Amino acid sequence: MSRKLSWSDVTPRGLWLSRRKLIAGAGAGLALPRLARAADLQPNSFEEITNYNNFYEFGWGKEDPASNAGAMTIDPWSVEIAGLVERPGQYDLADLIRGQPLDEHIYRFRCVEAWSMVIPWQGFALSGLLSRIGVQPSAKYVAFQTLYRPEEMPGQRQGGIDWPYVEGLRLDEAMHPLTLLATGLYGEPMPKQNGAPVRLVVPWKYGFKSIKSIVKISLTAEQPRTTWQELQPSEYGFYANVNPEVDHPRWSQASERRIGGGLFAGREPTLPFNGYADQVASLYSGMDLRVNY
Ligand SMILES: Nc1nc2c(c(=O)[nH]1)N[C@H]1C(S)=C(S)[C@@H](COP(=O)(O)O)O[C@H]1N2
Ligand SMILES: [Mo]
Repeated sequence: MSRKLSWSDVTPRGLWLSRRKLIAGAGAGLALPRLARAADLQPNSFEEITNYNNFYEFGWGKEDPASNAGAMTIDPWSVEIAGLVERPGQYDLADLIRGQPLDEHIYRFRCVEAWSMVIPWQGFALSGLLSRIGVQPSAKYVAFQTLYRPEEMPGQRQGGIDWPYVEGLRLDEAMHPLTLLATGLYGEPMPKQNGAPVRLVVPWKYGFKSIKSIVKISLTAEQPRTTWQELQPSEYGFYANVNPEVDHPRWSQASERRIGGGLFAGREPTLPFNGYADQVASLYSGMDLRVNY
């Protein structure tokens, strides 16, 4: 679910909410299955999205990022473009993304820990940025790296993870129109605990693929290393496609808990590819997704 936005009509959250109500009201005459689908994409509240986070650079607790991420300075912010690209370099973020169409994308989000949310992101397709930097024909993967700044990130002053956090996608996954670089949510600049100023969003994969606070994007010929695969390869694969038929070794992935109260609280069945199978299943035709989990 997307619609066009421009930088100038990014609205304060209050206005956004009333506009949402108008849209919901306009849909009141729809047939039932479509209403059910709209309800499924009823976004979580701003408070839920910004107070229940995984951002281990700021601690292991779900509320640690909200408490600690304020210390991260995000201005200036530059992103290094490296590897198999036509225009490598160190870019100021604003220069790198200027002119990319900033749209709203209301996506389901599924963490490997079997909880989920619906989040209204502002962002643009990663493919737009990849075309701008010029992908060389020999490139097959995209590697991403998070900020490494232990003086502002208390989690990086501890062991456990080999910092900085890194992630990667196959080039066709990175080029898919659902794959976003997100710079905001609910019409506001990206909150620090959600990965300011720019983060990846890959809605058909477990949340850990959606790397936050990106400082480097490299195009590579080899499959890049990823933080979770390196930490626990038997539990976290490179692909990490949401798959209710492949359980995590320590828990079931068949269902999920929608964060937040209200009408749709409680456990829901997890959908293959997190509900995006129609759009993305063809990327994996011929692959055994039990082996490539
Ligand atoms: N740099 C970095 N990116 C990260 C993480 C992290 O710890 N560090 N956690 C991942 C995990 S496990 C999840 S579920 C999502 C959570 O995103 P959210 O807090 O915006 O919901 O961020 C992902 N991106
Ligand atoms: Mo996660």
